[in-house]
Amino acid sequence: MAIESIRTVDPEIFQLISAEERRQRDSIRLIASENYASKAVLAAVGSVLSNKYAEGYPGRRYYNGQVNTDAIERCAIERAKDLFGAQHANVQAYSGSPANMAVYAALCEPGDPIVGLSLPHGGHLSHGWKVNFSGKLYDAHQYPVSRETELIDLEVVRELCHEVKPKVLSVGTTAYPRAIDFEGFAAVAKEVGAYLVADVAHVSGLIAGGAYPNPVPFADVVTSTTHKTLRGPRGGLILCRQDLAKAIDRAVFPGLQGGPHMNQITALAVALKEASTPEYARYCAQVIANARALAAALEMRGFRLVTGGTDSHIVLVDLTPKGVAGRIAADALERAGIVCNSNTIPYDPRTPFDPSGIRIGTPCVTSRGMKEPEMEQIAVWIADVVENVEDETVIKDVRTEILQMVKAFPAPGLDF
Ligand code: DSN
Repeated sequence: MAIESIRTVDPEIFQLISAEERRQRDSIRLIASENYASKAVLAAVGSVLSNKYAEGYPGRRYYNGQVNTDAIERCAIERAKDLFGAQHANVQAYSGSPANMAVYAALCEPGDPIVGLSLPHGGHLSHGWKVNFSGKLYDAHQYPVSRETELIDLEVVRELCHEVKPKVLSVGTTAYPRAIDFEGFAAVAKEVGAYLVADVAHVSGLIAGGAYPNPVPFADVVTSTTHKTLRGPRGGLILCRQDLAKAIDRAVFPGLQGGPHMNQITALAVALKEASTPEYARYCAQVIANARALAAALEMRGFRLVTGGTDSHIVLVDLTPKGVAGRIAADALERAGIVCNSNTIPYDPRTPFDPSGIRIGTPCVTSRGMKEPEMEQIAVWIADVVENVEDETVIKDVRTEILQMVKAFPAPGLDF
C-alpha cells in the first residue's frame, strides 16, 4: 500500500490521513460537491505522473520526455470529447474557478459586461460575485431566482441581458436543485450576441451518465470541476466548439497556468473511463432517485424544500419552519455523524455566514450503494437531530445507529 510508506516517513501526517479515512468511512457524507473517487483514480493521483513537467499541449511541449504524458493527455481529451459529445476539450485547468477564469480571459476583455446567477441564489463565486476576480475584473451583473417559485426565470435573464449586452452569459449552479433549460439560455445569448458559458461543475457526472440535460449542444463553452458527481480527481475541464479551441487553450496555458498537473490529468482519464460504463449510468440515475427519496421523506417530517423538490443530486432545505439556523443544524448533524453544509436560501433573511438552510446531496451515499430505504432512514435521523439540536442524548443515539448502518456500505477508495 502506497499509504503505508507515509507511516515510516511521517507518522504525524499518516495518523491524520488515517483519521480522515475513518471519518469518511464512519460518517454519512451529504456535502453535495463531494464524492468517493475509486481506488484506481486515487492511485493515478498518487502516481509518478506527479513528477513530470509538461508545459504546452500534446505534441507541442516545452520540455522533453513527453512520450507518456502526451499519450495520457490525448487519451483524457478524447474520452472527455466522447463522453460529453464535445468538439474540443481542455483538461489542464487546475480546478473549476481557474477554468472559468480562463474562459473569461479567452472571451472578454477586463471591464466587459458579464451576466451570471447570483451566488446567494445558487450560483458560484466565479460567476461575477463582487469579492471574486470575476466581479472585480469585469462589469458583472447578476440575475436572481424568482421569489415565488425559487426557479430561474428566463424572462428575467432575457431582460437583464438586453439591458447590459453581456459578452458572456453564464449559467451554472452550486445550490440549485432543478434542471436548467440550456436551450432557452442559448436563445437569450444569441439574441444579445453573448457567448453562453455553462458551468456544470455540480452536474457533469449526471450529464455523463445521461441523467441530467447536456448543455454541450447549446453552449459555446462548458466548464466543470472533475471531482463532484463525475467522481474523478480534483481538477477542471473545459469543453468548447472547435472554433474557440485555440483561444481557450491559450488562455489556460500560457495565459493563466504553467505546467499542467499530469497526475491529475491521468486520474481524470481513469475517471472518464469509469464514467462511460453502464454501471456509472445506473449510479447517476440512483443519485437522483436517492435525492428525490430523501427530499420526499424530509418533506414528510415538516421541512420546507427550496423549489419544492429536486431534479438533481441536491436538496436545498429551508429550516425556517423548524426554527433552527443552518449552521447550528449542520454542527449538530456533524456531531451525529451526518456531514452537510449550511447554505443560503433564495432571499435569505439571515447572513451568508449564518444562513437559513442546509444543502444536502446524494453523490457520496450513492457511491456507497445506499438506496431509497437508506435515504428514508437518513431523513429520520436528520429530522431527529434538527428537532433536538441541544439534546446530546438524541444526537449520541443517532451517532450510534449511524456507525452501525454504515458498516454495511463500504466506501469506494477507502482501505478500511
Ligand atoms: N465549493 C463548491 C461547492 O461546494 O459547491 C463549489 O465550488
